[in-house]
Amino acid sequence: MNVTEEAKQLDYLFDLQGYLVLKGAIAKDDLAEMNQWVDDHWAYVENPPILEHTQSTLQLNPERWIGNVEIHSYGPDDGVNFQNIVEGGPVFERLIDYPAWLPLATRYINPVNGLSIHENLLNVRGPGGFLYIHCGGHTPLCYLTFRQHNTGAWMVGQINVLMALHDIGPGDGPTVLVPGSHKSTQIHPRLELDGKGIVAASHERIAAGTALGMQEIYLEAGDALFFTDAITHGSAERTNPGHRRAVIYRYSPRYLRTRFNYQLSSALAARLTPERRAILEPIPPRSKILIRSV
Ligand SMILES: O=C(O)CCC(=O)C(=O)O
Ligand SMILES: [Fe+2]
Repeated sequence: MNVTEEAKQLDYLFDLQGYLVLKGAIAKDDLAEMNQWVDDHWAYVENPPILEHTQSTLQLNPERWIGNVEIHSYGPDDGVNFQNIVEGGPVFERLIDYPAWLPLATRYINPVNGLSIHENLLNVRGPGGFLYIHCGGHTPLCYLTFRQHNTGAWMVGQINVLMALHDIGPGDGPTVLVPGSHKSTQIHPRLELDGKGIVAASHERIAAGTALGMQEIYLEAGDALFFTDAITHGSAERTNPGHRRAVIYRYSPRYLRTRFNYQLSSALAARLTPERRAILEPIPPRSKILIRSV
């Protein structure tokens, strides 16, 4: 199959389903390096300094930082997030423009829009952990676009790349999604509250895996699930012992601000290649005293 044929097939499937599974996307050495990082920081998984923390309660707690990586959680169910993991070591820098997904993300976000990373994290989730159902075609969030309305050109507002560090199978708390729901004009029944569509059913605290139409996506270590954030998704409850390990990088147009607005450390800024820096900091800070030459 030549490249154009393969690209056409991927385009068709991504448009139709809203997701692709990129098999064997991550090199073995890189996978080992990421798993080693998790092993080295296991104490934080067992005993996170603060488990519950949201954007609105963000406080500067020095105990919650490993260098420039912040320990975080969206709530009691989603596990421990190592946010800003791009500051965690060389392998996490390589993921920024990883060849397995960068050309695809660029094409679907559309080169006209440039590229940035909205959020990057490493998530570890133990038994009982899950994510509730969120997003879908009904949601009026600006970054949940998929196509340009008039011309049909790609204009995907956010693409999530979820990388499996171990195999993720039945009972492991796999990501779940409703194929094609990024285009649905109907509100998913679990995302309707008082007759109106909501973004996320966080109030119910029920694993998304039990919702209507959900499909579990199984991955082998090194596979990546590449999906539009507009799709109705979440994760099933982890019922097996042990922990699920995943890294998530969210790609968006360069115009979207990042989720938490972490600033690049000077060490990382100095180390990054110009291409990677342009993705992490697409619009350089500008002031009378601070002008970056590019
Ligand atoms: O943890 C999961 O399986 C799903 C993650 C998710 O909702 C996301 O990346 O947007
Ligand atoms: Fe999500």
